[in-house]
Amino acid sequence: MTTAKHGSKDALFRNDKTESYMITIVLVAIALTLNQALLFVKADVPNEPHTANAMWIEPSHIDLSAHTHDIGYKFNVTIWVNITSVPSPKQVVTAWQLVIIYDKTQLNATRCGYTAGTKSQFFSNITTIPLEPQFGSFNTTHNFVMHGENWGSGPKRNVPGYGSLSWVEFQVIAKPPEGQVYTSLIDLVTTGTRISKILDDQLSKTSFTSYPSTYRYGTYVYGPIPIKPGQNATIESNVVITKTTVTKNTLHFEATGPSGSTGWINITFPKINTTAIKVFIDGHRLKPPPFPIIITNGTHYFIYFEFTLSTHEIAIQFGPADDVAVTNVMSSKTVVGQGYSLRINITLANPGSYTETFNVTAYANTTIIATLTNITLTSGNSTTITFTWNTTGFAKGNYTISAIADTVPGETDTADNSLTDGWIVVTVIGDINGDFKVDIKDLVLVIKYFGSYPGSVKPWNPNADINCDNKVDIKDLVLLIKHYGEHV
Ligand SMILES: [Ca+2]
Ligand SMILES: [Ca+2]
Ligand SMILES: [Ca+2]
Repeated sequence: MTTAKHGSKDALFRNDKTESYMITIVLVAIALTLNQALLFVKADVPNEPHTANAMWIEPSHIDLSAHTHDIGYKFNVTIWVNITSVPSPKQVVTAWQLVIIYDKTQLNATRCGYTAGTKSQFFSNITTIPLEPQFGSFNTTHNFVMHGENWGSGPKRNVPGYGSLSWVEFQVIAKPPEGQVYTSLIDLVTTGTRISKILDDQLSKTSFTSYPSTYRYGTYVYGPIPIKPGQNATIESNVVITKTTVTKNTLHFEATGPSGSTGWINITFPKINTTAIKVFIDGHRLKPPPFPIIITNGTHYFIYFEFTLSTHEIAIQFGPADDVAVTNVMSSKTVVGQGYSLRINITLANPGSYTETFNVTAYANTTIIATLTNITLTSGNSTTITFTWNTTGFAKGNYTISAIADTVPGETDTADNSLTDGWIVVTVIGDINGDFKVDIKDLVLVIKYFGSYPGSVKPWNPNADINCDNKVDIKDLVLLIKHYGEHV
């Protein structure tokens, strides 16, 4: 009986055998309708599309934390296809079948159904014959789930096209020992006797590439990591941690895991002083909500945070730190005639705990326009440095002005070391409104601000000061008239 049933799954895709399975189909259809009203998983557009022809499982990475997911935890995967062509000239798909296998010592497939309820989303616009999902033993280490769907009547599924086929619910049945991670594949079977396939109207198999899902469950434990004499940190994580170093008052390490999946890190950290713990990922300080979550007892901090993988530099700062920052970049005007100069103010700060000496570079787009060297700032102080940008030799157009402070030794918070100002327009001499031509609109502006200077009763507009001498007077008017009518 079992043998016959296995044979029937392939036979169901043959048009001439359909009749003998009608009773089963009707029963299955009723069962599916009852079940899947609750189980329907909306899957219209893939999150991780693949180039055709392809069949794949989403999500491609399943990372479960042994701390938050216990035995019995359930999760779903969805199987997708993307088909551009089939062997038959009619370019239609008449049936599909999927076979996925998984490590039966770690997981159990509990349920399976079509992604659009009584049919797959891929076949949602055609009349289909639903099939009951099959569950069973594949070999000594793996179990399988098999599902399929057949064209019933009317038009067939045209290709090219993509769509989701089925969802499969898995339950976690085994937890790795502390400090270990279970890794396995939820894989599509494409070779052998029981395989995944796409059939055209002549029942020819379409070749496609299959993509599995990687399953990881558990916890790595790193440490003890000496922080200060006699005081150690311990890191638990679902990701691989390397390059662990402790410099001054910062613990550094590199975290690597499957791209796009969620990494989590839980650190038990000795309470060395009362300085608040700061967490940095690639130089950016992590601020709640939601992460980091930091709790403390009399002797330790417990630091938890999550992040999207692939590889990241992570730093845990636990005391006074080296830090410099660019806090403001401001130009004296936003429109300047080509060949004239404008002043740019850069404000620098030392939010860290030590005196720092450092260099700052200013850019117009990607061209260096100033290098400010050996700036010394004591802890908690700031300074504003002004320099002149002569626009001679710069093409007319829009420029962004940015400033980057070099990273000082031991600095962790590098995200605040660079800052970009808004646009500066380098234009025709006499153009005040930045539209790259000198016309009546500019003349109106010079007249409006004529006689003004910074701090004057009359409002001051630095862009109307064409020659950049800090006043709008007859010289600006003369320059405007000299260039009147010019444009880019
Ligand atoms: Ca900084
Ligand atoms: Ca203009
Ligand atoms: Ca002037």
